[in-house]
Amino acid sequence: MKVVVLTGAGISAESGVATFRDAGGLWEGHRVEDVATPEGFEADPDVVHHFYDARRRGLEAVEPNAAHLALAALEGHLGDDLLVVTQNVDDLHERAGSTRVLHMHGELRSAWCTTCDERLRWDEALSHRPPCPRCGTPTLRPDVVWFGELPYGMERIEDALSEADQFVSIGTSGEVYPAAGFMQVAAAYGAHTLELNLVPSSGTQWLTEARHGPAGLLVPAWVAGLLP
Ligand code: BJW
Repeated sequence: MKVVVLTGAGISAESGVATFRDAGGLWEGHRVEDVATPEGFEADPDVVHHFYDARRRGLEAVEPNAAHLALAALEGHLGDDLLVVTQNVDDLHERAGSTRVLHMHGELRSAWCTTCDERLRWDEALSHRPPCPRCGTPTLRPDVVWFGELPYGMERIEDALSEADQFVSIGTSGEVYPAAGFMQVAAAYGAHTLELNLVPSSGTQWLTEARHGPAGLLVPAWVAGLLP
């Protein structure tokens, strides 16, 4: 059985990572357009760098929760037949033990040099404009996907959706494309589609099944139901 799992901010909420749209439209006090667009970065790079530096530092204080661990256990049974596509830029899937993870919106622990196009593992701050270790130019930015930019791995995702027997969406509001369209794509290819979310998300017309509640309870229960 081939399974594609899409995760969003809700899967990390019980680890203490803030979601994007649950706090009155503000994201840790910032308007999303100010910190997650190339235009916002151009207008005020200091604000954007400080925002991502704080979130990168914050990773040290959080741990994977039962939902991340359950998906890692599922990989132990399904191996290459499982792909976790995450919109999250945290590393909680990997720290839970998952290896088949595609970060379609990039990663906090990666930096991208816009001069030489190098992508590097990065755990430090970027706000003091360190030089790129490859070309020496101080043009590193967070290696994350902002609005208007092309998400990573779209071809691999499309291939996986076309072959999936099950598509499971966990902890995402369904507000941001192209991820919000994966449910419809998977359904069109004939997959069983399941949502595991605190509340009903947008776009539920493509669902075969929905279960609502905290991911830390729903995901382990769903995984337990799949395992022999
Ligand atoms: C729990 C829980 C618990 C809470 N348990 N659940 C007009 C129409 C359609 C599309 C567009 C349009 N205008 C522009 C677009 C495109 C645009 C877009 O979608 N805009 C929308 C606002 C309409 N998209 C893009 O620009 C994308 N690129 C693109 O389209 O390129 C063109 C292209 C693509 C493909 C093929 C060809 C061409 C890029 C989007 C980049 C998004 N970037 C961000 C920032 C990433 C870096 C960072 O983290 O800082 O990604 S924005 C932000 O939203 C972040 C997230 O990954 C993403 C999704 O958020 P998510 O994960 O769903 O979080 P929330 O907070 O919204 O929801 C959490 C859910 O969890 C809620 O439902 C809670 O209830 C639930 N929950 N606790 C279970 N314990």
